[in-house]
Amino acid sequence: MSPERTPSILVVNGPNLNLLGTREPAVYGSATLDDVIRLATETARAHGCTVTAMQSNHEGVIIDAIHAARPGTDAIVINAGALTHTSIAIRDALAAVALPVVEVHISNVHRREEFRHVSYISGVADAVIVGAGIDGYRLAVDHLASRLTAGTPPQGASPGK
Ligand code: CA2
Repeated sequence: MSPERTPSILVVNGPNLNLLGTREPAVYGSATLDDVIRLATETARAHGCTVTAMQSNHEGVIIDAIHAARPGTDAIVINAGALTHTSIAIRDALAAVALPVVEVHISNVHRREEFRHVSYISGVADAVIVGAGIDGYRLAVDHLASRLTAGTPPQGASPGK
């Protein structure tokens, strides 16, 4: 990251997260995806950073967005939705771009069905936040932005990832 450029964080949301706030409020709360993006953007702004947000119900579109993150993006927050539990391709894309990654889940996936306990993303993430509701996005952006602006960026992808 060049010192004169404003640090930028890409917030990626996967399948069905466009439905936030419309169904299953007991699991996902009543906030909408727009609320999530607003929260992430305001949190980043407080650190002098910017947010670019995308949501897709299609695995390949998410992979393309991750590939396109370089150059210009300094870190990624990702809630890959159900693709978390299935997509080696998204994991490989995150490892390929080698940016700092925080994985977020609104619900506590570990309290839910066993198939949600597996994440292909966690092994390439620097931090994982689950069960904090949409506040998880604020925590994720706060973590990344504070490190980016302090000049001590989180690790990013390592060869082991
Ligand atoms: O807890 C999370 O954030 C999840 O990533 C949400 C995914 C789920 O498949 C993961 O296991 C955990 C599902 C997102 C579906 O979002 C909806 C929101 C409102 C209504 C219906 C679905």
